[in-house]
Amino acid sequence: MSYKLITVEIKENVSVIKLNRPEVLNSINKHMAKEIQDALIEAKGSKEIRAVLLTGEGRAFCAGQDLAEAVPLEGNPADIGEIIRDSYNPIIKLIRETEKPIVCAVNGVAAGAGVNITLACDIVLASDSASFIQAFSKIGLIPDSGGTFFLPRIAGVQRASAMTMLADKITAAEALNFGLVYKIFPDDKLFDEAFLIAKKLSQMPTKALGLIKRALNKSLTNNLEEQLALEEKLQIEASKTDDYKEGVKAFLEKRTPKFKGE
Ligand code: T3D
Repeated sequence: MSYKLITVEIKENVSVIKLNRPEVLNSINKHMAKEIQDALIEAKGSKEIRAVLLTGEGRAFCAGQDLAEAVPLEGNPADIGEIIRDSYNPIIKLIRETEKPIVCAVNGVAAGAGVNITLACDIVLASDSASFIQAFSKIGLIPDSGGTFFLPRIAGVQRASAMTMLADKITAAEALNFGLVYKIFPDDKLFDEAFLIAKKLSQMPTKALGLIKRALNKSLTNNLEEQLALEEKLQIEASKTDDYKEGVKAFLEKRTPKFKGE
């Protein structure tokens, strides 16, 4: 598949998806949203791809919706409902529905829908100089792209309220403290470190990682009874994989397991 506004490179079972409009801080227009969706659909369906690394080119991860497209200085504003339905909701759903680990390397500022895309990913890593801005209220909007779903669950309602109402710039260190980020790396090391983590995941029992993701998705809304029943069901499924057999065999034989994601 050929892409214009993102780059996609598949190496060592990892699909590296890079947003690539650095001159506008990787803000997302309709075309780019479609390309991100296509790259995620490819990752979801491919046997070769066992992990995804999502990042941005240049000094930003993503500044959210391309505002020049949403409200052009001349001409009519775009249909916001349509943009959310066609551009952002499918991206967030694909990130959560893809039963493969999705690592996000936040290489600079993440604002608006850009920050909420990071919240939907499985493991979020950031560079020292990354920042997180729930920019919506600054322009009279409310957070979309799952921000009001994930942020209070990750950071708590108080922090979610402050971040979304004040639209303050949150530093990488603060984001780590709030639980938005798993680890921080120096700017010049982020990509390599993030790739190593994605590659490590791609060599793990990825079928089980997908089932973990399914269980965690449901934990956001299930009660304990429901979650215990789901764990039982998914554990039975995991125990039927070749990777489970290989994992136990390798442990008993005191060697490194070789997992296939099957
Ligand atoms: O249709 C809908 O609107 C519904 C969907 C909503 C989803 C959303 O994401 S709404 C929120 C949209 N995003 C924002 O409000 C953030 C806008 N950007 C900023 O506030 C700032 O750019 C940043 C805080 C992210 C970074 O500031 P700074 O000072 O480091 O950079 P800058 O100078 O503002 O930006 C550099 C260039 O990128 C600049 O262009 P220029 O002057 O060099 O030609 C700027 O216009 C452009 N840019 C940055 N963000 C966007 C953008 N262009 C279009 N859309 C953007 N979102």
